[in-house]
Formats: sequence, C-alpha cells, structure tokens
Amino acid sequence: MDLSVVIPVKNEAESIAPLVGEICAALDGLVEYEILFVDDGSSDATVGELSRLAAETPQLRLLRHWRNCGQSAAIRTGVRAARATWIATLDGDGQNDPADIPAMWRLARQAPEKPPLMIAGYRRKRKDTWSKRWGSRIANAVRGRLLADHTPDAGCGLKLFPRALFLDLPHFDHMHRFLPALVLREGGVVRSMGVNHRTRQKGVSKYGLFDRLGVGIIDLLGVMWLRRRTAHPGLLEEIARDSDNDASAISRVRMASTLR
Ligand SMILES: Nc1nc2c(ncn2[C@@H]2O[C@H](COP(=O)(O)OP(=O)(O)O)[C@@H](O)[C@H]2O)c(=O)[nH]1
Ligand SMILES: [Mg+2]
Repeated sequence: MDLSVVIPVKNEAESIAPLVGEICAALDGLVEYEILFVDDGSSDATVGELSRLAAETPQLRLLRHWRNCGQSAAIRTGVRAARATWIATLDGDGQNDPADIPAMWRLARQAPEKPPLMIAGYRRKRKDTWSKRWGSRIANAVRGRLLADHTPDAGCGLKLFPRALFLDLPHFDHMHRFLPALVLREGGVVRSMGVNHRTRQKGVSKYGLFDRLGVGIIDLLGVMWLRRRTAHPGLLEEIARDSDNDASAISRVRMASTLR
C-alpha cells in the first residue's frame, strides 16, 4: 500500500460522507490507499456515520478512542495503525481539499529518500473568521521567529510525510501544531505547498481564539527546549567484522547516509 490518509475527527458526522467521496475521487487510480478515521470520543452520530460508510467503502477504516484525548493523540493513533509507508493527514470537517493530495504525493515521490521529507500545506486564502485568521497569523509569526521552522502555516491540517519519520518525533498534546519544527529537529526537510482552503459547511469549530493561548506558549517553550537539546551524529558508520579473511580484521563500511 502506498498511502494512508489519516483523519482525526470529533463530532463531524455531517462532514464525513462528502469528504470520503472527495478523497476517493482524488486518489482512485492514482495510488493504492486507505482512509483511516480516528474518532476521538465523539458524542454525535460520527461513529454511526463512519460505520455506515465503511460498509460501502472497502478502503475505509475506523479507529475509536473511548474518551477524548485530543487531535494530536488521534493523529498518532492513526499513524501507528497505518499500513502504508506514506501518510497524508487532513481535517475531518472538509476545510482541507483532498484534491491537493495528488500534487503533494507527486512531490514526495520525486524527493530522495534521505533526508526524510515532510510536505506541509499552506492555506493561501484561509476561509475562517477574521479573528481566527489573525490569531493564526500571529501564532505562525511567533513560531517562525522562535523556532526558525521556515513554514508559513505550521497549523495547516493537510500534510504528507513518511510514517517512520512521524513515529520518531517526540509526542505531546498538540504536537501537531509543531510538526515542521520537530521534523527539522530530526534532521528532516520541510517543504510548504500552497493548498486550497474552504469554509466549514457543517458542524462547529472545536478551537476558540484564546483557549490555546496559555498552553500554546508552554508548548512553544517546550519545543524550543527540544530543539536546543538535540545532537545528531551526522554520517553513520557501521563497523563490520570481515570473517572471510581474518576473524580479527574489521572492514569499514561507510554508509553515505545520515542516521535517519
Ligand atoms: N480526534 C480529535 N479531533 C479533533 C479534536 N478537536 C478537533 N478535532 C478535529 O481536528 C480538525 C480540526 O478541527 P477544527 O474544529 O476544524 O479546527 P479549526 O479548523 O481550527 O476551527 C477537525 O477534523 C476536528 O474534527 C479532538 O479533540 N480530537
Ligand atoms: Mg476546521
């Protein structure tokens, strides 16, 4: 399998069916894929709706947290359960456009295997409220300044990356907002790609402007600390025993790669 599309959802019952249709339309015939929804303790009809769709969509899988653990934990659950080498994430409310995934996929396929690449969506024209757009603009500016992640829209839900890369990253609540900085810390590369963004048609936003501010500052300090406390060995050298010629001799194999 090529690609696992991981979608965290909380109370998105009405948005799911159209989103699944769009994902299939974008990926059918292009890649071998699965769609992994991670329900995070929804109290609406999300699980029923997903079960109904799973019966008619063979590539759809449903994972469920029994209690609400947050968007980052749901993404991690999906990535861990994923069967493909590559992961695409997107929001479950339909604001991200699945039609952007093929371009991201093509870019990923052209890139060398090392260093590992994350492609981050960049919502050129955000279709959110004025307060959310400005809140996000300020958060991205502060984040970019303090973390030097060179990513204009770190919070965009649409991203594509190797599964193994994500699983190497430190995990904490709301780490999904810091993925570019964490990937750079791991020796990876991040490229931003302009993507479409749409108005939420159904359901309500789960995040207000101020509810993330306090903990967001603590997260930012935590990621700054993580980035400072990193040591990379650079080239990895494996020293192998050459048993054919002389049991005590060693042959040095220089692997032209980084540790990752
Ligand atoms: N699994 C999980 N998903 C969540 C949670 N909160 C939000 N989401 C999902 O994360 C995505 C983005 O949330 P949304 O409310 O649209 O945020 P906004 O676009 O910033 O207003 C949507 O798919 C939500 O269903 C949560 O606590 N757990
Ligand atoms: Mg949204």
